[in-house]
Amino acid sequence: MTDIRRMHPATRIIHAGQHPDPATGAVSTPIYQTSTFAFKNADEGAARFQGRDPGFKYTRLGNPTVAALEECLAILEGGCGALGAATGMAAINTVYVALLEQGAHVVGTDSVYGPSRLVLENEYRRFGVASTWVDSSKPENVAAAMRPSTKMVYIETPANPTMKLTDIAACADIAHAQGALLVVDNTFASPVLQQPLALGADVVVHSLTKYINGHTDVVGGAIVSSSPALHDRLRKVHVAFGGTMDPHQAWLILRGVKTLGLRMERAQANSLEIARLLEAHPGVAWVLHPGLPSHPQHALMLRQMAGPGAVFSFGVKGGLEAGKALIDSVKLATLAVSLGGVETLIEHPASMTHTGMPKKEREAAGITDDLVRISVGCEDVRDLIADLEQALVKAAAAVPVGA
Ligand code: LCS
Repeated sequence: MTDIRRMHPATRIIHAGQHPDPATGAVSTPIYQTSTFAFKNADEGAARFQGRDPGFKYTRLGNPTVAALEECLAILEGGCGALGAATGMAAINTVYVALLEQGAHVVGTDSVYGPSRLVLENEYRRFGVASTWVDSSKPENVAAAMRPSTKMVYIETPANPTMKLTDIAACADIAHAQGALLVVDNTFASPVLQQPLALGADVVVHSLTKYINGHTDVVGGAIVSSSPALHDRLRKVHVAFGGTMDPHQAWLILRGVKTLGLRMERAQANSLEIARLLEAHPGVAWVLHPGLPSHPQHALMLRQMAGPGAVFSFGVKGGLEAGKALIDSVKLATLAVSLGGVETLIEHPASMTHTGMPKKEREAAGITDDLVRISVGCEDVRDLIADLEQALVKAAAAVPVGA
């Protein structure tokens, strides 16, 4: 095949890493459901372990189905290599443990997915790693938090669940000026909407559980590196710590990724239509959707992303009580955490995904009690709108008169 890296994203999604099986010609990548691989003789086994023969040895160290997904993700993100992980958090922990050390300092986006921050604050702190969390939508806050010991700038853009955007190129300059690495969680955008490595990031992480798989039936994670040296370092630590991917999981994600472009296009169009409607609705206090001109970083979205994605947050008039009544009243949208699937999910971050954060820090990061997060799916938008409209009527009724 001609160079797949030069083709358009929709083609790369379907063909990158996904060659007919060399053994059988199977067009769909087979599930190599095996823990180990036989060697022809002692010399071949030794050559594989000594790196002279690239063949497979043991599934934690590499597996053909997982390798197909890794090649696909490396090509989608424009990286030198990718690593499949058991979950998004396994991928993020490999990045932390491989690239930080005692005495190191991290500057991060304040409203990241809760555990990405909490694991540094609560667990890595025990090993002498410090972290400072700032509103990275203003790059000057990142610059001001840098210390001589800062080894990593860790950003999530769009951020979970505030939908704040961070300027990737500006953060790459700030990090590199001080010899630190820039790591970007690209879960919300996916590689069809945003390519952090091309903007100067060193490492991209993903929860594949979300858009890349897209069908709410598997968890998974990935790490994509900008250089072979970083990829080798991350690979060495990843296989040793053991949070690697299983072949069946990889196969499900390979099956899901093929429709990423189509799903994102539909979900994004639905999401924008709903956000516009909510913004004009008398029962809604505020809407934060990067695709709306009212979003504080709308101009950055136009510059940095190919589209705003399909997750957004909003507040219902009447605060927490009204918000709870809304999420209890939806009938088509499902009250569940996670995002990026074909079905619409709605949740309340302050009491669910971000409940581990102390209230003061949570509110300082913009995760207020009234914030409702919605991940819009691929249903017919007319049914979603009807569902939200009836739930907003119930939410308004839940607020005491005069409140
Ligand atoms: N990064 C982001 C941006 C996420 O939203 C999540 C999970 C992770 C990493 C971790 O990935 P996992 O280990 O779950 O595959 N986000 C979730 C959420 O918002 N609700 O439930 C999980």
